[in-house]
Amino acid sequence: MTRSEALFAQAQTVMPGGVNSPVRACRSVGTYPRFLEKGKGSHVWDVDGNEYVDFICSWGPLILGHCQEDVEKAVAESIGKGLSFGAPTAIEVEMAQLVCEMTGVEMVRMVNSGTEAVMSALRLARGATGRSKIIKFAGCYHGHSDSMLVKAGSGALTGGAPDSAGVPKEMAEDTLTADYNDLPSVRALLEANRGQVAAVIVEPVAANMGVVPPKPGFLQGLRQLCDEFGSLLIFDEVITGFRLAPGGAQEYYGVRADLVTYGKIIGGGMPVGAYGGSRKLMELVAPLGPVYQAGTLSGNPVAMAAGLTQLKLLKAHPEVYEHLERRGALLQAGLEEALKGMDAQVNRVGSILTVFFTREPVTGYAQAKSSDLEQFKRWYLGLLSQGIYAAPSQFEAMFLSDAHTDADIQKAITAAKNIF
Ligand code: HOZ
Repeated sequence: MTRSEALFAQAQTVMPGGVNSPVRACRSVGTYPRFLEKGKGSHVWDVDGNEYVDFICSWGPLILGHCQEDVEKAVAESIGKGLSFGAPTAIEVEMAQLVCEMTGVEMVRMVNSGTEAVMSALRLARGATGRSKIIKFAGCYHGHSDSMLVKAGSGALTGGAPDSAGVPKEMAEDTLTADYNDLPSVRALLEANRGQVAAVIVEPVAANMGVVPPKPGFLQGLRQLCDEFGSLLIFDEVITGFRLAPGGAQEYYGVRADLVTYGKIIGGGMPVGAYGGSRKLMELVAPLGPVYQAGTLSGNPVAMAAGLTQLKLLKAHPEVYEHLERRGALLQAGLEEALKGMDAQVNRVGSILTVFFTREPVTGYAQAKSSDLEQFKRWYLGLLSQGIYAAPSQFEAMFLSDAHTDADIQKAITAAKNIF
């Protein structure tokens, strides 16, 4: 028995499924999770001493790789000054200024996770409009707050429970689901619920049913529909923020949302989330306005030190985005070649990518769900056995970091050629 297996056996006696977040239990790919011990650059090592090229990168935040020197140094210095104060600090002002500058939001509030950011942005949207309904898209995932666990993606989809137990019926009724990349489905809901929809929330690139890019005009169309019906447009940029471009998907696609949510990447690996928007909207948040939201660990100085350092590096080195695009394209081309003749689709935007095992191009939830999950399992296990650490679910993304080398990409392509 490996050390990972032994730890997993112990973990299952004291933690639901042996994990603190469902996908990492690896249930849908029929293996046990590798317990990780350390990471450096683009590589991670498990407790049994196996080395892998890491294509999860903590599900996105490690855009500069593991143990980036400046980030580590900033964290170490911050730790020496105290872990938490529950009081304003200078670093959170600098962080907010930089986030506003990079993304174009006018004001921002730090929270501790993407889930919290979305939950707070929805409350703000409802408070600002006096409306209660929200439109989301089937297969999009916005964290695990009650109203977002309706036709949700990510672990909910992987585990076969896109509509979670424990969500009050009344709450779920206020969540309307449209089809991603299908503007008429959004218009139909807005018309049927005229004057009642507070916001349309979308992952500008869907990444939690696997990566599904927006069709040309889809995001622009959402912007127009929201303007026409007086609803707010919320971009959930937990995955795309600071990753597709310094200004995230808003910059990449040239579409502005009313509210934007950010998650893990804003903390550089530490637990952080944020939501932001125009001054007019954000001034509705307490203590200025009537929409309440709070948190002792919000703007935590150690998390701010990690996040701020990473964002500063991204701003100072725009070439990072060229590297990510080039290596992403290299990986996509190599995987397409490796899987030629198979029922497989390689979807990619910049540095996020998913291989779907289905015959049809994947443009939404229905096609993503048509994937052959047995093939995916063979794929995942084949990669893992050859030292490639990828997401253990068909409905997640592979992530690249600036630390990935051409040799890392080549290793993944070679591994892909040996699987089927
Ligand atoms: N569901 C998360 C990604 N979309 C992964 C959570 C985790 O296991 O860390």
